[in-house]
Amino acid sequence: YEQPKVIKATMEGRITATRVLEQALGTDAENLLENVRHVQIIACGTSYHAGMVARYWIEDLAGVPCSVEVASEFRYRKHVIQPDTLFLCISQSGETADTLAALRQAKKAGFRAALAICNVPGSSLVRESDLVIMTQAGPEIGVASTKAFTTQLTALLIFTLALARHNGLNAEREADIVKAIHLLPGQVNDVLALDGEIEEMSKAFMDKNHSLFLGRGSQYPVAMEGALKLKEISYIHAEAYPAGELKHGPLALVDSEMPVVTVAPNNDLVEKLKSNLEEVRARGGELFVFADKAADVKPEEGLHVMQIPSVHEITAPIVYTVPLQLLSYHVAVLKGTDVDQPRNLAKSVTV
Ligand code: F1P
Repeated sequence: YEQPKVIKATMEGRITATRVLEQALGTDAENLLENVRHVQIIACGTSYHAGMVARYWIEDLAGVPCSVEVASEFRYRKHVIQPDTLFLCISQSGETADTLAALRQAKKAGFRAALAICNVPGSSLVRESDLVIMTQAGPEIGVASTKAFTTQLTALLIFTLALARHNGLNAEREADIVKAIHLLPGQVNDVLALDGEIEEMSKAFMDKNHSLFLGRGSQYPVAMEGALKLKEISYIHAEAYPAGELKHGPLALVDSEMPVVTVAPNNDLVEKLKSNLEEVRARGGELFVFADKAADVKPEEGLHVMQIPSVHEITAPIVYTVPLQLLSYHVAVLKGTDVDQPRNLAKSVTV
């Protein structure tokens, strides 16, 4: 529920620690962005999903190739890093061992500069990076990231716009996206107001052991994040797939015991979704769709619809994350699990 406030604070925040960057490179942040030809994103868990969303933005708006990898794998590969790479680490705590190890290793291979998106001032990641964008989420009590994720996305979108400006983003398109960013706090509030309906929907998951989350494009990582939230706090096995992969394996698992959650923010996706719907229903499965109100998807047998207020396609991943967080929350409450302190998990994995 703090998300509208902290997204606004992150929007208003400034890139900090540019002085470190100036010392390191003899340049300023603006010069740095001009020479970036590749972005390598590294993170773990929820922060990794934020990086996955950012890849769509960076490639679409800035036209700069972007790779994303979990730190826990990146650190065990031999790296070929181009010198004009911006190495971007995302971490709520700034103390995640794998993320720090990946950064330290990559430094040896050489790159243009390290940018951190982090929530904790003075953390190891902040100290070891050249450039920092602080998220303004404030302390997160729960182990499972919620406001950390949406503020990371806000910071990543602001960074993408800065990078895109150096790579010929059309001023009109930029202004349109800036306007959309400013609408976010109000839109997230509108989605939070769906709480009662989402609580109702959550009842269908209570007695289930497995679930499938589908998304396309930048909503695929949102589906991954929705699935992660459900498994972290309600202990229901949840798997996320790009919608188009349904036929390539997971469909074999679908039956009445396997609810399928789909994120479909616009008409185009809703159209494609119809084939998923037939495939799921033909197997007795039930589909739970989070769709744009304007797309007018009607509930019917086997199809449950959560209508989300219309939002800009670029900021949609931020808005659509929140109802999935609420869904997991209500399922967990119904199941009686400890929402803030799930079993076996630590807030920060430092070893
Ligand atoms: C990464 C992370 C969190 C998750 C859990 C364990 O942490 O995977 O996303 O919620 O607490 O660690 P961080 O690097 O973003 O601090």
